Amino acid sequence: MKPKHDTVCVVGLGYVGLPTAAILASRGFDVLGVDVNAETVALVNQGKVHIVEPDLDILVNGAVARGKLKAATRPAPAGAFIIAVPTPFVDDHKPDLSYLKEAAKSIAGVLEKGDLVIIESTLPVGTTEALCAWLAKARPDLRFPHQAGSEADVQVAHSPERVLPGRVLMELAQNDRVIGGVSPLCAERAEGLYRRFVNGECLITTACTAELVKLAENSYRDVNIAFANELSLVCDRLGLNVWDVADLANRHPRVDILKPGPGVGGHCVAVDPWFIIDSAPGETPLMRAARAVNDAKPAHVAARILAAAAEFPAPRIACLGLSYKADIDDLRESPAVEIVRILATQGKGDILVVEPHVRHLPECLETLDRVTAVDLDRALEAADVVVLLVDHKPFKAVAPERLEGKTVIDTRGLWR
Ligand code: SAJ
Repeated sequence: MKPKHDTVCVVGLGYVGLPTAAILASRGFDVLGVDVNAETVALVNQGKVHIVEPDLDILVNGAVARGKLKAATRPAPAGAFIIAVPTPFVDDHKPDLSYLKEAAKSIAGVLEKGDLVIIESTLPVGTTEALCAWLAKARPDLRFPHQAGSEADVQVAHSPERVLPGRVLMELAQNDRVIGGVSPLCAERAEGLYRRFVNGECLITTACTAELVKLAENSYRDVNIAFANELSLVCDRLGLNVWDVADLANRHPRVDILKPGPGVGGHCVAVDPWFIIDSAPGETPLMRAARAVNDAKPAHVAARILAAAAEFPAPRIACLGLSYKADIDDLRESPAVEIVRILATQGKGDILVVEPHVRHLPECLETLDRVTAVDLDRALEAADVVVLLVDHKPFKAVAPERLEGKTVIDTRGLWR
C-alpha cells in the first residue's frame, strides 16, 4: 500500500467520478471508487464500465487489472476524497443537495487529520462552506477551514468539473482547472493533487468564486443558445432560414451566434442557471427568460411537425434521434424525447423513431402504442414526414434523394 497521501477515494462513479478515478489510478494513485449502486460497483470491480464514453473502458480495465482501482459501496480512509455526485433540482427548481449530504455523511466517519476533501459536483454558491459545517457537526474532534482557516485539520476545496460528455478523458487532462479553497491552504493542497494529471492551468480562487464560475459557464451557454432559439422562432415567423442568417451574421468579427435546435437537454446547461436564479431571483430576469425560451422550444417544434403531418390522412412520421445531443447515448432531459412524446399523445398516425445509440425506447415512449423503434432505412422508406432531431453522424450521411417527395423538418440545420 502507498503512503496515505497517494490514496484517493472518489465518491460517485458517474460520468465525471469514474473517469477521474481511472485517470488518478493511471497516474499512480491507489484509488477507491465509491458508489451507492451495487451493480456499478460490481461492474467496475470486473474492469467494466456502465457509461458510454470513448476509451473509458480501456482505462478502467487497465487500472483494475493493475490493482490501482477498486470499487466499494462505502468509503475507506484515504489521503484525499473527491466528491462527484449529482446535484439536480427538485420540482420548484430549488437545488437538491441530498446526494451531497449523503456523501458528506459517508466520508465523515473515515476522515482523519491531514486529509483533503474536494467537491467536483456543481454547487449553489456557499455550498462548499456548508459542507464544512456538516462535516464539523459530524466530527467535532476535527477542525475545519470555515472556522479554523489555515489551522484546520482537514482541507476543503471546490474544483468544478467542466468536461464535455463525449470528450471527457481528453478534457479532464487538457482543460484549465478552477480550484477554489475555503482557505488559501485548502486551494494549495487541492492544486497539488490536480497537478498530477492536469496539463491545463490550475487557477486558484476562493470556494464561493469557483462555485459561481461553474454556474456562470453553463448559464452563459444557456442564454446564448436561447438567443439562437429565439432567432429561429423569428425566422419561422418571417419565412427565413435561421442557419443562413446565423452563418452570415457570424462572418462579423465580433458575432458568434450558437446553433438553434429543438431545445436544451442534459443535466447541466438546463439545470445550472436555476442555481443562480434561486440565489438572486430579483437580479436574474435574463437567465430566467433564457430558460423559458429554451424550455418552450420542444413544444414549438412539435406544433410545427403536427401541422405538417395534418396534411396527410394517416401520416407516418420518422423522428431521427432521441439523445440530448449528437453522438452520445444520453437521453436525460432530451428535447427529442419530449417532442416524440407530444407527437404520440397529441397527433395521429405512426411515429417511427430511429436512435442508433440505444437498444430500447425510454419507458415514457415504450408504453405509447403509436411509437415504434426502427432502423434508419426503414424509417426513410416509410415516412411521409422526416424530422431530424439529433445531428448524429449516420444521419449526416443521408443522401438528399432519399428525402425527395417527403416533408422534411430539420431542427439542427444538418441537411440544408
Ligand atoms: N445546444 C444547442 N445549440 C448549441 C449548443 C448546444 O441547442 O449551439 C444544446 C445541445 O443540443 C444540448 C444542450 O444544448 O441539448 C447542452 O449541450 P452542450 O454541448 O452545450 O453541453 P453539455 O450539457 O453536454 O455539457 C456542458 C458543458 N458546459 C459548457 O460547454 C459551458 C461542459 O463543459 C460541462 O462540464 C457540462 O455542461 C457540465 O457537466 O456541467
